[in-house]
Amino acid sequence: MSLPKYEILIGGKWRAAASGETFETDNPYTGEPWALIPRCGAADAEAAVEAASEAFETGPWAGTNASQRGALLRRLGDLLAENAEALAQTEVRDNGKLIAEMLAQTRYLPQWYYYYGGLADKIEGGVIPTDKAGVFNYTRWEPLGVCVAIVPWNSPLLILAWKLAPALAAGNTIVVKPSEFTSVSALEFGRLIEKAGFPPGVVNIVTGFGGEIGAALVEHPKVAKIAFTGGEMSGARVYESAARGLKHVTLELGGKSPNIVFDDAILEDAVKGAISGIFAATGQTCIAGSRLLVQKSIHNEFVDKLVAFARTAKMGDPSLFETQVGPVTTPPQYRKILDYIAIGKSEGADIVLGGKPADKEKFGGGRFIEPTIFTGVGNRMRIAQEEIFGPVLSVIPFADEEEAVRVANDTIYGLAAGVWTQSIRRAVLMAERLKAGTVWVNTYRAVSFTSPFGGYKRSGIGRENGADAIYEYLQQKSVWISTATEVPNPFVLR
Ligand code: TXE
Repeated sequence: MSLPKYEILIGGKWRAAASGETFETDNPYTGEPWALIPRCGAADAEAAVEAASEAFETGPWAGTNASQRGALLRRLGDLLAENAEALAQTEVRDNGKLIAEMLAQTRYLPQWYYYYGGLADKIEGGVIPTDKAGVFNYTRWEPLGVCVAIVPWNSPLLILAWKLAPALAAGNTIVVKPSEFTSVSALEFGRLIEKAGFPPGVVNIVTGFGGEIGAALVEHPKVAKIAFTGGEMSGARVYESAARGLKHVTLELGGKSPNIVFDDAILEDAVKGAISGIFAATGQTCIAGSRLLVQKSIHNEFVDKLVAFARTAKMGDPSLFETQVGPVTTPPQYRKILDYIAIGKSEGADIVLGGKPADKEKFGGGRFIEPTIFTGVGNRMRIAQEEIFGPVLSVIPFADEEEAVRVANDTIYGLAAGVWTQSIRRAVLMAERLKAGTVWVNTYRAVSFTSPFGGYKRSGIGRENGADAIYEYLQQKSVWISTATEVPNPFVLR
């Protein structure tokens, strides 16, 4: 049986890669290929950036005002809402995440387009009360030009929305490159972009591998900005290349987030928070609470409760609503997680749950790994320091607040942190002392279009979501107009 063949979108036209080559994308549940994706290279990068550049400089988009851009974004939001179910099915098929989560995500997705659509015509310049006489000085916010959005496989359409919505609201044009493991949803979404009425070339979608089309896009001299979400190593490569071209970047990279349970917490709630932090999305999230710091006085009781709860997690077919833990999305990720389980064992940590691949026969032939909990973990162990990006939890005991803060911050990352306590004093002080872009107290894994998201330290640069994120796609211009009747001395700085 031949597989459906998808096409890329460049300058309003659907077409194959310039080379005509394709590659297979698989269904992580079955491990079977199910579609063919164009394998783009430098020639496609050139065509896509040229189309985006032409649309930015001379196309109808250049003459579109902010209110019109807002209306287009809201129309796109409506179309997404109408197509949420079909897009969720595609995501599940291509990335193996749960239908329950993907449907919630695709239904939530329109909010990014409504929010930034609404914001588009509220970005105002200022009139500067300048100290200079005889001059009128004001500011304007202007788009950067051609932006490139590089997206990973774990939440393809959601993470794309975080980039696309503010970039378009600000008036940029864009080239989108989804992950080679999950390209289909972006291509299907491209049909809605067309239907919404965005002029050709405003949004271009190309597919392929990071080191091929990805690198070619980042290097292209006509690209003004790269918005990247992915792993730290690829992020560093993108940053180096962007630096050579003096380009703007936002980077959202990984994490090793501490989820801290104090002895005054409501333990049942904290157990659910710990589970949601590491086993939701099969642990494949940048905000995974992969280091669980538990106060010594409740350590054993808490671990017992946690293991009992985690044991009930229903693993299986991600397209069923009752499933709670799905497969691992990519083959390299599957191998990486199993390697880290072996590393944890060799470092002397104790496995109290899981620790091996799940029975393939029982679970659709795909890439399943049992929810795994290590206890007796020291914070300097590799399983406590390196991002695993899978259902593997390291439990680390601590004595008091001082030690909790020290261990929590002893990491190269700083994306998120969780705190479980009933003490308001403790909540406020911990939120202040934890070095992370997001701190959750008595909750975990909450994100919204309204609230800034991004990393401290090696977890990233810049912020996504929230009103300020639009400025990541704008540049400020200062305009001086003389109101003087006489021209002052031309040899002296005005
Ligand atoms: O990510 P990559 P991978 C972490 C996680 C995971 C590791 C590797 O720890 O195990 O990264 O995952 C594109 N120029 N995260 O290999 O390579 C690539 O094609 C331009 C955390 O899947 O970072 C894809 O579109 N583009 C993360 C995107 O970058 C390049 C989510 C992400 O892929 C490129 C995913 C290059 N040189 C993985 N190299 C998070 N922060 O949520 C790669 N790409």
